Amino acid sequence: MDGLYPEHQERTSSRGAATARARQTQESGFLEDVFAGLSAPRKSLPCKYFYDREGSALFDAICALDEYYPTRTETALLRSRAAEIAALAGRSAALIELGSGSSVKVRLLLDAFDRPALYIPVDISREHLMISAARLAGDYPAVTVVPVAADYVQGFALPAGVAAERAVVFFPGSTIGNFRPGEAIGFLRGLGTRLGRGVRLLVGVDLRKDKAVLEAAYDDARGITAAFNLNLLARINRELDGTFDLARFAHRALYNELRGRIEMHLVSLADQTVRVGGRAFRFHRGETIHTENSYKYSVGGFRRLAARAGWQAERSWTDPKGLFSLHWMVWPG
Ligand code: AVJ
Repeated sequence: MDGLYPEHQERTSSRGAATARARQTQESGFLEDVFAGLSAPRKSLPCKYFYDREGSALFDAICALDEYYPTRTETALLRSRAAEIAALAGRSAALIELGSGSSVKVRLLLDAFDRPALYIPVDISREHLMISAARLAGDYPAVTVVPVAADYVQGFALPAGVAAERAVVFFPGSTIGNFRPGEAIGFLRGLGTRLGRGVRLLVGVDLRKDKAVLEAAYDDARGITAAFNLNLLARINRELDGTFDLARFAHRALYNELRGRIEMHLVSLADQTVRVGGRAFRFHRGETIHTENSYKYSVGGFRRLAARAGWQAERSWTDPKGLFSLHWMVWPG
């Protein structure tokens, strides 16, 4: 744990889990977001709330599924391009990972880079982040690891003393696909503007493909993705005094070909009333809560989107089957 900043260790270990959870819930506006989402004429919940302790573990299980090709495809792509990416990154790079989760893929970069100086994993799931960061710091004693527990969409700055030209933002997993295209442009532009001229971005983007392949990836035979989706309701029950009966909601994943996105929903199986934080919400049978969008792009489509956000796409790589893409971009300032 040499490289892990002590202040971050202290912040996580000195408080009880309940306090940490209450604080995290409060900070993230979970209750307000749930009230707003369940009050709307078309109900929805923000997908960022999937990732509590249970949800993070379920997501890791999704990544290991046969049907869920993105993780292993992106990992293979990173492995085959690691030397090329390392050459582009240069010596003593500072790697900033958005949505770092278990910090598995980044190891391929850290292994290939020339004396990487700094690794800044940013993740909304504080506990999972701190455990993963400590483990990584133990394995890479020469790298200073500075975990940041934050919703990276809200914005964050480079730590003092890190030059933008040394910084490489790593945004894998096609998490960019959770944004609507217009929001993705705004987010990418904000990222470049905040981090400054010369910052580089390595982003993983899932590609458009056969509907059956996509739908299987988001509705696996073992029901892990269903459990992941339903855990959002279980989390509301745990943290916000919710009364969701999980047996009365079903997971649904559909590819909307027109919009190029997978939509995940939770379908109410009955007319029912659910209470959350003292308020009542009515559901009709068949009504859905829209819980996630996962946009898919073509290589050209994503490069155009990035260009509209002000990024210069310098390289794009895909796997031999054309399932997934990686893009290397520079912010010209
Ligand atoms: C990590 C957000 C990109 O959209 O593929 C996996 C999340 N949801 N299965 C995705 C997810 C259902 C994943 N992202």
